[in-house]
Amino acid sequence: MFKQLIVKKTGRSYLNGLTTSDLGEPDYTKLLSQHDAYIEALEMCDVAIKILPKSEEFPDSTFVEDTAVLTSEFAVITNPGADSRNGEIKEMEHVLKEFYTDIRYINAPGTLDGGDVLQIDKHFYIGISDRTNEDGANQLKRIVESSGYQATIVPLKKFFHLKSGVSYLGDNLIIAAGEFVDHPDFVQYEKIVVPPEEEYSANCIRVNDFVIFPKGFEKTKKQINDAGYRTIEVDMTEFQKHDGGLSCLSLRF
Ligand code: CIR
Repeated sequence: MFKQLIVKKTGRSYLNGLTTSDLGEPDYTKLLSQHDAYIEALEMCDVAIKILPKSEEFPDSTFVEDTAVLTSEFAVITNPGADSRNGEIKEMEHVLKEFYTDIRYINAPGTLDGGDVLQIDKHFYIGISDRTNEDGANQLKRIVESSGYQATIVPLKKFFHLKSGVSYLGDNLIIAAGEFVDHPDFVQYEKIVVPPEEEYSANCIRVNDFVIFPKGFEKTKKQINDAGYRTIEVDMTEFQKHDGGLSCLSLRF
């Protein structure tokens, strides 16, 4: 069960943020209404939500997930791998002090984005990507192992972040796309396999009684519903244009 979520409003500078996609320019008005709808979906999940104000200084800062890794006992402030995003952690450290007394840190030269970290019960999977380096992944591994968790480091082949291609629904069930469909590190889980044309939907979040899921990926949605989960769909097109998955818009603990 999650009790608390943190989200952050999207500033106009988002339009100048980082992207590797060729899906076109985001529409700011649509972006804001999609973010509002994301918050409305979370409000249906029986959680408290802290909404941080937008920041024009940090164009990508609406993707709060990359700034921290949270457990029920402690928080880890990351060291985001993109220079333009690194300063986002200052605000998040301040915010997390409201909720945590035990705060740990990923330190340079280690880099780590929260999008590369997937928690499955007491096990953390930590991706090595363009944003998370080996040093950062090893630092997080040591931190979580020292608190009784297990950790596996997973070098990525194609995905932007680990969680771009794999999510956990609970009850030993993952959703996997691309390189994670047959990945040896995930063989022990039941799988919903995402077809290649719906790859973006591998990134979704289970929040208590619901799975929040991106709109427009019917085959995968059906598999989730058939597995017994209720879905709430949110339109993510304007975030997808800047490589943002659904999970990146919140921190959950
Ligand atoms: C970035 O390049 O950092 C942002 N435009 C997208 C971050 C997406 N974050 C995530 O998937 N956890």
